[in-house]
Amino acid sequence: MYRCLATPLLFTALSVGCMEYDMQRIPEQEEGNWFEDAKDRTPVVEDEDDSPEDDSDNGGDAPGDSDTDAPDPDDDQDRPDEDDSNDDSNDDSDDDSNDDSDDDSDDWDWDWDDDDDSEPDAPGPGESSGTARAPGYGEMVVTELMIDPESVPDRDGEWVEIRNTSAYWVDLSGHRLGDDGVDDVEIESTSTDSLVVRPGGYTVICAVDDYWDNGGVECDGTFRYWTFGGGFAMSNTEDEVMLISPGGYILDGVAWGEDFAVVGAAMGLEASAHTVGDNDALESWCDQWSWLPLGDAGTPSEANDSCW
Ligand SMILES: [Ca+2]
Ligand SMILES: [Ca+2]
Ligand SMILES: [Ca+2]
Ligand SMILES: [Ca+2]
Repeated sequence: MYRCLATPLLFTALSVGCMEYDMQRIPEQEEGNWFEDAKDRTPVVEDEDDSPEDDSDNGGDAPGDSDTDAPDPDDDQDRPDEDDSNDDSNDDSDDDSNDDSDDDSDDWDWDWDDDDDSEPDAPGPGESSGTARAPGYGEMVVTELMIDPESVPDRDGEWVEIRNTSAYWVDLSGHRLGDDGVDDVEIESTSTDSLVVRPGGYTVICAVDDYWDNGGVECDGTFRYWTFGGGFAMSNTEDEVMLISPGGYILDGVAWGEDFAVVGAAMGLEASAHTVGDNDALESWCDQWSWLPLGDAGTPSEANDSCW
């Protein structure tokens, strides 16, 4: 009988030992280094430590927080055995081969929890605001511009679509729209958390929120339409749009000249050019043809029509 159990027990002990070894070697999460222009990144999110979610989270670190990789004092409070956490890095492989299986499973569980905490959270739509953070440079890309609407006046029908190209939920609260020298105004949310953008998702900032007044566009935020400073407006002939952080950093910008804007159609950025650098090339933009309810064309909050 004992002989029959000996082999499975030995195998289990060895397996747990191997799993323990593997767990130690799980690489740390990569943070936003999939952008080609990461080297140009500027320290945009200087006020991140002041955001309220840093204080309110309970073990669920906001994804991309600068302290994700550092030992978190909160995590230690959750552990029943603090000595265990101190010994992890040096003694696990030796201890595991001698410990009985109960202790092994304890060690294994705690290590697993710790690693799990460093993974990017993937909250559903209802939990997004708790983990959203301010975007960093390169994460928000201007992807579509309704510069010259035809079905409604410009003061009602201009809008800007911006895409979150990062793997994290971001919050544009306190951010601004501006141009090169005249316009600069804070984006207003249209409802609670409406400026929180899911990974890969779009946000649409409009002059007017009303669906029937703005040409049939659902808006996540609004800007004060004004053409002489203290607001934001897009000239049909030559202008710029800039997304500006609360600290004054330009997160993205696009400039255009004559013959860019099309009357009655939004200009959309080709899918292959969704970076803050690539969207500067106006050849990567084209007028959209999907119809909006009041007759103009555009794809607000949706993937752009392709350019060919
Ligand atoms: Ca205009
Ligand atoms: Ca302007
Ligand atoms: Ca740009
Ligand atoms: Ca679009």
